[in-house]
Amino acid sequence: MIRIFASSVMLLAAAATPLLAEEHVVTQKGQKFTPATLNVKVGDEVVFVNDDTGTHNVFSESPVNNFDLKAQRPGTRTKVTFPMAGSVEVRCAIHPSMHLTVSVR
Ligand SMILES: [Cu+2]
Repeated sequence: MIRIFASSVMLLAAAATPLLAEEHVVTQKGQKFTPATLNVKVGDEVVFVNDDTGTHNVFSESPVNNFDLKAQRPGTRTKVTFPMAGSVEVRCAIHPSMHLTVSVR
């Protein structure tokens, strides 16, 4: 009886724990995203680091993950969660040449 109860509790604990979310880092340096393509899992987080001397404005208009980090000063780190599967095109509003594709699976 006690053994059955214990295993039920363990099953509940396992069900309540989300799949391990991973953290990825994308740097902005020399007005480029590094890496320029990234594969992540649903629920993973990407930390956008501004390693440049000027301000960036990372954003995405992708229906899969629509976000705008607004003005991000040099030295700033900002975390974005990717909750849905699909391809997310990420750009910088200040530097149109900056481009990153995040594939979420
Ligand atoms: Cu920029």
